[in-house]
Amino acid sequence: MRFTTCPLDCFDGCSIAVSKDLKLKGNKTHPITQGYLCHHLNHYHTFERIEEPRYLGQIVSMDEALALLSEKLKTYEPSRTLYFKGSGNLGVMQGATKRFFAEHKAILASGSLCDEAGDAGVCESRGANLCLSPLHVKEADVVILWGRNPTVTNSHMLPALKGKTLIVIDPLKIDLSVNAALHIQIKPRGDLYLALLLCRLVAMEEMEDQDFLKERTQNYKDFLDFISGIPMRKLLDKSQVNLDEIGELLRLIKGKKVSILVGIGVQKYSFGHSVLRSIDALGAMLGLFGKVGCGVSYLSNSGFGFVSPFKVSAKTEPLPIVNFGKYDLVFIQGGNPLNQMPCTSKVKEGIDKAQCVVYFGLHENETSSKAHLVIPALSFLEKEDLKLSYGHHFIGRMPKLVESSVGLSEYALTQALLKAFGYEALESEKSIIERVIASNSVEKEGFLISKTYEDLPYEKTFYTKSGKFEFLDEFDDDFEDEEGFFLIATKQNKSLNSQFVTDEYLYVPLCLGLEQEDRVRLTNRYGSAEYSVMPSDKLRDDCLLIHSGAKNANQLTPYAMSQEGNCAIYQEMKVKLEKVQ
Ligand SMILES: Nc1nc2c(c(=O)[nH]1)N[C@H]1C(S)=C(S)[C@@H](COP(=O)(O)OP(=O)(O)OC[C@H]3O[C@@H](n4cnc5c(=O)[nH]c(N)nc54)[C@H](O)[C@@H]3O)O[C@H]1N2
Ligand SMILES: Nc1nc2c(c(=O)[nH]1)N[C@H]1C(S)=C(S)[C@@H](COP(=O)(O)OP(=O)(O)OC[C@H]3O[C@@H](n4cnc5c(=O)[nH]c(N)nc54)[C@H](O)[C@@H]3O)O[C@H]1N2
Ligand code: SF4
Ligand SMILES: [Mo]
Repeated sequence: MRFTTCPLDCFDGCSIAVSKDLKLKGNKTHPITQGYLCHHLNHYHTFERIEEPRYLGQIVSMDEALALLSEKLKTYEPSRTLYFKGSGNLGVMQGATKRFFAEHKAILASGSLCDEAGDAGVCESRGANLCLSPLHVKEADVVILWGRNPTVTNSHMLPALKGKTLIVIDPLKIDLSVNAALHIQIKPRGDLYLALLLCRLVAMEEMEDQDFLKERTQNYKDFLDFISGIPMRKLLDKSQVNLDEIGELLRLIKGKKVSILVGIGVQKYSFGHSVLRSIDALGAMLGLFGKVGCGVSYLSNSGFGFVSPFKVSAKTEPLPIVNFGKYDLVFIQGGNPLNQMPCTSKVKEGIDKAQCVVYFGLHENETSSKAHLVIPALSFLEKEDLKLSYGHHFIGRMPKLVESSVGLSEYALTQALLKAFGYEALESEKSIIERVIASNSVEKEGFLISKTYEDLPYEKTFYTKSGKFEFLDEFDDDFEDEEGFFLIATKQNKSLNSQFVTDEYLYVPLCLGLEQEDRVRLTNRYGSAEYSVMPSDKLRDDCLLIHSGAKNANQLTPYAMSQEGNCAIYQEMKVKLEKVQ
């Protein structure tokens, strides 16, 4: 049996036992994986992959594809060449290609479709974004799932939640809300106001951890002044929660070890960084940081403390609003912007305009079907890589387990381009990987872990300049809550964003009286699209839901980005619904 690590964009970073005939099983001895994998990896070999390169629809050899890519790179101005990387594979070696494009003086799309608004907020308060692993959460008494849905997105957290008092804060009735002691079915976009309201009440009830506030935080008094200036009515209205629910929440957490697990739902808004800062502020008032079983955990910075082997300086453009049409040559790796980026109509307009679109990926999708040149990638079993996880501290080796003649690794593509342009070659894959591991790892009970986690997260220090936790003292919310529905997106079990098995329904609340397969049209200022309906009793009456990766998921999402973090803000809008006869 040989071992590797799941490459996918997921909290769990599973350790995989691979048999001789490439059957994949969860590693039983791994403390997080505990012997099981999810749908994607259990069915990994059943998903068709791109097997041959093609140019303008015609199959070409890999050598021809590479020659064409070099020729195009030489034809077009580097300043009119765009590098765009998605998150189809989170291995460290995925970044290798960036080295060539930076050297070539191309423009790099920089920012995120995912978690960076929240990450920016966490970094402002704590200086670095560290996670609470399932092993840490196991020690909690109470777990608050704040816009995070572990049943779907983080299934290896589930064993740690057994027997805990659960509190769910989510506009949707997620599966775990059934077992929860309290479910606050919050209005979308209301989390900042709920968090600040809770801070106000924690102060009024004198539930603060005074020692922690005195020793470990910087500007608590200013924060108290700041939140006292916000009318209570406003906090209640914006979050649409009632005081009974808040009272119950405070009763449930009082004197308990509390872990707050935050997902991306809370920050898909222009002020996403401030939402995380507000939730963090609550954590700090309660003194949750640096203690067993306690803390606030978001999608962490997996590379924190490690050297970044492909760190480059280059001209960049904000990724969520990048205009593909401004470029002659667009190189897209490991992503599907025609489905996953906000405002599909704008993305399509840009892609249609670019002279040459190159897609370097594993599966066919909306983007590969529009690309001029398609280059198949190797799967994670066929190349050398390393996975650092955003949901725990274990380092995941990903050795090459099998030879394949089907595609190219990111490393091999980079080396080929560096050579074609006469630039300095990369050092060997193995030495890059070992250098990253050596930069911040330690062995514990037979496993390699990130050295940063030898202590509890934030036990000794925060990573801000002051070394202390820094409270927010302002936020900027100029969203106009117009009529219509919130359109929220969640992940689903059988897909990883647009990879694997996607689902096309628009889920609607029962109050609309619609029936399954009824057709409706949604409209807002960004566009208009038709959907087949699936009624659901899990939604608030003011919410519609579509899964990430569904066709048309982004027809109506804003061509805009967050105030901090260059992040997409998928839910900063409302939609009107009409039935199509
Ligand atoms: N099976 C599976 N697993 C995945 C993925 C996948 O596609 N499929 N994707 C991976 C990726 S890329 C990521 S980033 C993570 C994301 O992991 P999560 O953050 O857990 O995923 P989401 O489903 O996007 O959102 C979680 C919850 O946020 C809620 N939500 C939406 N808007 C709001 C709001 O305004 N306030 C509050 N309080 N809650 C809100 C949603 O209803 C949803 O239940 O999951 C990863 N894991
Ligand atoms: N409306 C809406 N849109 C969203 C979201 C949402 O919640 N709502 N969620 C957003 C989030 S959180 C994220 S992370 C993004 C994800 O958006 P993308 O990064 O576009 O992710 P995927 O749709 O998973 O596409 C990944 C592609 O990577 C390719 N791939 C897989 N493995 C490899 C590899 O080893 N090498 C190469 N070269 N390619 C590979 C596959 O072919 C696959 O098609 O989507 C965002 N889009
Ligand atoms: S996608 Fe997540 S849960 Fe599934 S095998 Fe990979 S790391 Fe594990
Ligand atoms: Mo994501």
